[in-house]
Amino acid sequence: MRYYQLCEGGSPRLAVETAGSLYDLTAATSQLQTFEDLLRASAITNQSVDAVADRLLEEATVLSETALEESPPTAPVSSGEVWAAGVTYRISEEARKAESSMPDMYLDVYENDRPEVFFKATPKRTVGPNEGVGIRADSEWDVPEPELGVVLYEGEIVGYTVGNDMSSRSIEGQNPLYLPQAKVYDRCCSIGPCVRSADSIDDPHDLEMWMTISRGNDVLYDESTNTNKMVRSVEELVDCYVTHNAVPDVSVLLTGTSLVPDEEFTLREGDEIEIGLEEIGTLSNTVVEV
Ligand code: DO4
Ligand code: MG
Repeated sequence: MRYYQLCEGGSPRLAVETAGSLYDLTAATSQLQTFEDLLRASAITNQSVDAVADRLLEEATVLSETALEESPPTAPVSSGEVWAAGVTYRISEEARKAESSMPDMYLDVYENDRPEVFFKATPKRTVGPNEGVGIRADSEWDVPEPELGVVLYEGEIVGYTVGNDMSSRSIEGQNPLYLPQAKVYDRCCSIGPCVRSADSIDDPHDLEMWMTISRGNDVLYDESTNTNKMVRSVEELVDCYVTHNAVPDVSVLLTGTSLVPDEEFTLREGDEIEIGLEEIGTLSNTVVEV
């Protein structure tokens, strides 16, 4: 099942898509307004999120097929933290080695038992579908990083989303110690358009992922890949994230990028980014300078 966070007249509403129909779950019970509410209900009743939602479908209202276009979803989770893993695909390791003043350290990460897991964003720095994602005004070389996002409740995997780990390659390339500044800033992260429940996804390690970047009428980048190219498993990354780390109730862990535009490319204000993940959906954002 796919869960969308809607907003009507300033109030949050939770919708679920199943068997080709979209249902307003908040119409069934006003206690379920967010995906976080559903996660709590699932934990209290010891049922999966899909089982809780399924029982409410009869009382929920069916939304029109165009509901998501008329009232686009917001970020599917808006509490907790976003973390990210890095250098989990060969192409990311190669790109970092090429840009960096200290290239060898990326090779060590790609091949090491311990993965790279870093803090990425707070809810305030995270945007949802159709909102502006940021490039820093003090950066010369900026890229989106399309990534599979794992949604966790109390450290356990409950679903998957699409993520964009916006990154300054010039700041990271200057010195790896500048990584937090290359990665964490206003509007540095985007997630959405929905959370696909873990129970309803076939295999997170075999999902097609694609990205297009457009400037006006020109498509500047259009490539695809598959999560089966990842050198780590989702479980391994989650284990590393939750070990000796009191994680918030809800968090999202991005799993690294495997689509890297050519070195000549940098984002500009107004560029449109679309990131798609099989079985989950497409996340669209416009670039703004921050
Ligand atoms: O080491 C830097 C970050 C790598 C990253 O974000 C990625 O591989 O996706
Ligand atoms: Mg990344």
